[in-house]
Amino acid sequence: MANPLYDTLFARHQGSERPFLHLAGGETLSYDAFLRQAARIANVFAEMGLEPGQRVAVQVAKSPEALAVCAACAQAGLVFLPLNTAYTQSEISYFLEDSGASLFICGPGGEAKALRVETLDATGGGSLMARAADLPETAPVAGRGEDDLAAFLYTSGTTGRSKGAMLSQRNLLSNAATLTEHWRFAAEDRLLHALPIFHTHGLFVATNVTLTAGGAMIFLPKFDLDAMIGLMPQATTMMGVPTFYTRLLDDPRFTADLTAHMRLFISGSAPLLAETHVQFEARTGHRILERYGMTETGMNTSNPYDGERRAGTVGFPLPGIEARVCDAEGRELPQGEIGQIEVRGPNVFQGYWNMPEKTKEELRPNGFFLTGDLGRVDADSYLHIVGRSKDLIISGGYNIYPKEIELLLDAQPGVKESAVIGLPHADFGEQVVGVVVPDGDAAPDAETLLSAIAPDLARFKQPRRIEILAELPRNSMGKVQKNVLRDRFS
Ligand code: MLC
Ligand code: AMP
Repeated sequence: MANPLYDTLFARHQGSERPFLHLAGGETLSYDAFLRQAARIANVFAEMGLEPGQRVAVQVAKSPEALAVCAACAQAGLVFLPLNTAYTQSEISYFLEDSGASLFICGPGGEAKALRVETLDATGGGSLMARAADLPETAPVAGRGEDDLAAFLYTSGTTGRSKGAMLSQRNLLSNAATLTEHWRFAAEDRLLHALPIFHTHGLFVATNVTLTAGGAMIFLPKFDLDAMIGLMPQATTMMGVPTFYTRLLDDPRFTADLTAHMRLFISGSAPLLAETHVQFEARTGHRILERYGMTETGMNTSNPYDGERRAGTVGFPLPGIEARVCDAEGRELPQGEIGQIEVRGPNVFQGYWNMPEKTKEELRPNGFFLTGDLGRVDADSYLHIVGRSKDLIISGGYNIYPKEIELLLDAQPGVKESAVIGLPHADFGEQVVGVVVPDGDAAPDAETLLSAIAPDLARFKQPRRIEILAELPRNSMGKVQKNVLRDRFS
């Protein structure tokens, strides 16, 4: 039976002894070995009686087996739902319940979180692979269509409740094909992969482009400066968030010689400072290719491969995708004016799981998605992202919605209200700072507040600092003026 996602990305590599994953320890996993492992996992799913369309939630360390779980979901027609390894038990409980996941695959120690659980550790150990070991290396491919759902990616929201973005096979396949061609990925490419595989960037952009081209990835468990520099000579391309680039530039071993052979450096997920772009070119001679995307849409725009890669811009809409700058009613603004960026195309998601109202707020009936990003188009048609209309902090490429933290702070004794803001940070781009208004005369103790909210909040979302203020600045509509707070505490 047909299954475009599995057929296009995976099935055509069956029997191929070409390298797919080069691991940090020096081992290489061929395409065929990877697919046999994935088939075994698909057989575990079948043994458990999982049916196409059911969700498999996965919170595990990055490993080849973790990626094989993703391939196994495609093969079995299951919806892959990856989760940040930093999420706490209370955050995970919400995702499991909201998604109605039929199976939770977690690291050792996460077992209590769901009814049906298998474990998978960083080295490929645990109950999942133990079960898979005895099962056949081929498995049936579930019949699916391009409109069927392939993945749920949870993204926080301005109300503080995370939303499950539903991505179809078409969403993933169209973006993979477009990006592979646009960025000229080929079978000879070896992508230096240090991103997590629970977000669009490391999962669908990096991996699906590699699968489409039939190339290989140098697959690191996480970003590690020494490993990046040590392995760069073996790579042809790299994808990273801006923090990767600033960390590399801070290291004197990162030189023109080290990168002379590289074909392409790509950046995204957060704004790359123009000065980083300029510094990178001065050091290496390479111009970083910056692109712009989202969980809900995959990639929308990109700087050109051949033409000028313009610092401080995210380039042009990708082929087949429309991106425009609009007023509040969705009317396109004249060139040069600032408005909200709206996008439409085969990459745009199917809506938020179980949230038809939220979906309606962000997806226009004509198919345009309201990104919450503010942009302007310059005289040469390059798109510039100039800010956000959504209240969002991006730290090291991770999105953090202030509302989620404010709700937790507001619930603490001694807190009247709070505002959470992002302040500039040299390494992460932005850092989280909480501003708290005391309820009464005695100011709450910052350390007590931070430890009280810690169990409910992944570490990367936790404020790095708490400021106490008698009153929050508000505009005439009563809305907290976060820009005033940012100016004050920067
Ligand atoms: C880690 N920490 C962070 C953090 N990452 N704090 C804030 N922001 C982050 N991004 C904290 C840890 O909790 C820990 O805190 C301390 O920093 C050290 O942890 P670490 O694990 O050693 O950090 P490190 O490995 O240095 O991680 C930094 C990083 C990583 C930048 C390499 O965050 C990363 O890989 N980011 C990429 C995120 C990503 O893939 N985004 C794509 C989203 S998709 P403490 O205090 O306990 O020591 C998307 C769409 C698109 O946006 O367009 O692509
Ligand atoms: P996420 O929800 O994690 O997918 O993050 C998507 C958001 O990241 C976008 O809405 C933008 O705000 C931001 N983003 C992604 N790429 C870029 C970029 N190149 N420049 C600026 N912001 C970006």
